[in-house]
Amino acid sequence: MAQERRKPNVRGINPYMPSIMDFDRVWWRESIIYQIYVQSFQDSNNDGIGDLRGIIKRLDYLKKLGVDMLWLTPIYESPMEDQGYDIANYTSINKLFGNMDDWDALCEEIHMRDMKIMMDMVFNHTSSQHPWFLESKKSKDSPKRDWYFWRKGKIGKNGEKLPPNNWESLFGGPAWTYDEATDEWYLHLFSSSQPDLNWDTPAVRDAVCEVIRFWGDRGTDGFRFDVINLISKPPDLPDAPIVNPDQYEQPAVPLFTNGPNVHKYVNQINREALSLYNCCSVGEMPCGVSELQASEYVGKDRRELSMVFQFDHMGLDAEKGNKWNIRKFSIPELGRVMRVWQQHMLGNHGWNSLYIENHDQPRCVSRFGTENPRYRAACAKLLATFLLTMRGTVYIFQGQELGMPHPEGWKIEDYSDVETHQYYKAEYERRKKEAGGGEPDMSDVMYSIQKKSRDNVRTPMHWDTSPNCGFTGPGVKPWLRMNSTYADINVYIQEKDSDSVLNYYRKLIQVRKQHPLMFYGAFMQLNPYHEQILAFLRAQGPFRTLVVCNFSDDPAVFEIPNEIDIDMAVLVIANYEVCENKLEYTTNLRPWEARVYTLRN
Ligand code: TEU
Ligand code: CA
Repeated sequence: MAQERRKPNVRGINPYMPSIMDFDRVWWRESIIYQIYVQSFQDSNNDGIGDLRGIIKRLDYLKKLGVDMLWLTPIYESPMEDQGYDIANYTSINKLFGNMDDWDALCEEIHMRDMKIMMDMVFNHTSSQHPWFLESKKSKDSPKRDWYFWRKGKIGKNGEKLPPNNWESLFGGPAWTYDEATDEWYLHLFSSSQPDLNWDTPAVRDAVCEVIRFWGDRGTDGFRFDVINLISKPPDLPDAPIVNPDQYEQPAVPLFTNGPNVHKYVNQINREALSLYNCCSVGEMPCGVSELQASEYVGKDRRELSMVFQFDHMGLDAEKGNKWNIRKFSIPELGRVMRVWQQHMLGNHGWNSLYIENHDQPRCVSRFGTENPRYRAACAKLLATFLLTMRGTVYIFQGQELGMPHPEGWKIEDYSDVETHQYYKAEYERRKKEAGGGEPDMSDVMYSIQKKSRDNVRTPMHWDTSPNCGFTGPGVKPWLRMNSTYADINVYIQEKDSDSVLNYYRKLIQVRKQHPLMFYGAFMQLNPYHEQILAFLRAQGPFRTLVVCNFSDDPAVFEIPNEIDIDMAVLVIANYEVCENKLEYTTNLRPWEARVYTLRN
């Protein structure tokens, strides 16, 4: 019986030997990109805020980790209402972070180490302090009036002033703010300090291209475009359908996502700026971009972007698209999202970006992982294995390589994030009104915030065991409270522990780089209905790799399909010690165990 099971089918018709697309090898497809949340990475002058000189100090650490490109979150002049995603000058550096000489020095030091730099470009909106907006706001005849969306309001039943349409902002509340002086309203999909640029005005697009060329000429190797699928608004800005009858503003996401001219505009950026450089680009696409739409942005012949950040896996734990309404998701659901994106891009000459954590999203161990501290490290390593063995360009967010979980027991005063406070305030006011003025119960709101607030990941980096973890001087107050959850979650301790999450990441990155099939190989999920396990094959020519991950606090049993020949399987990396020296068709996995095998025949 065992003999028979092991016999492979004829290669040509074996369903577990998927064929592969022929991909040109391109540097950015093989890159590991490390996201630096600058204000929380390393402070160099003891003001409690991370900065550019601080990053220079840590470049050797990043090189040793194996990363190839550093993505810096926005470091431009900004009033910091939305932590720099509200830009007041695209070509000058925020004093909090340093100056242009520091940037040039950083860029040079990065290149000297044979690494690259990616800059974050926020062009859907500017800060309300940007000179373009200040000019636009001056009068109805300002030459820059049409650089933003200014509209007349409506008058309500009781004579009250109402916004031009009923769109709800993505941070809650109306998407319009009234300007007394000109008796008009301006549009902001995010906070009122982030007015939307009007891309239908050609001069806006020219100005955007000029900014990209400014940074390209200075040595930037990669560009991340913030919410780039929201830049083209529908003509006439129509009302959204009413789904919440007890309020004026309504969710309008489908109306402003992937709008009518978006491809024309992205193509212009590519033609007039990106294509002039040996650079890569990634478009952040929240609010729903399907795999079909994504391939229109990244398809080989589109001349638009290199990759997109899709959000399907980030939406799994949200009820009806509302991130604060937390729902449980199953492992097959996660597997489906992963499979759809992996296979669609493969079949359409597209390319994925792979991430499970960023400056807007919860820490992955706390979200896709376990509540049980006993398995935290194993779980962090499993999530790393899962991420780094798929097809696409890998993004790692600072601290992810240490297995950082969320801070515990924070009160609303501990948070700084604008989205978090807007949510809290809206809920507070609504409940207070409902309760007839009494103090409302906010415990479920705090529960959601502790699970989903963006500040959960924005806490300063843990370098060592000193009071502020080496992020800033021991007596300094960091700009955001530290997450002092566990004593062993810092670089200093993990450096010395060969079994640490950090050292696992280092090893795994090397493994990925030694096996080119990890970059380009085809992808096939195995046993997609397993409640605990995600498993898949990667294949390129005669080479195959098997990845098996037990996403649970319990042991799990995995049956490898008969057709796969595992006779010569060799373990490449695992997050537990594996004693059996031969892979069996029935494999028992421990809680959060992950293994990677190369099949060799
Ligand atoms: O994020 C876009 C975005 O969709 C987020 O608002 C996301 O939905 C939210 O953070 C989830 O909680 C980008 C930036 O990454 C984010 O930091 C900015 O606040 C936002 O754009 C506005 O620029
Ligand atoms: Ca500083």
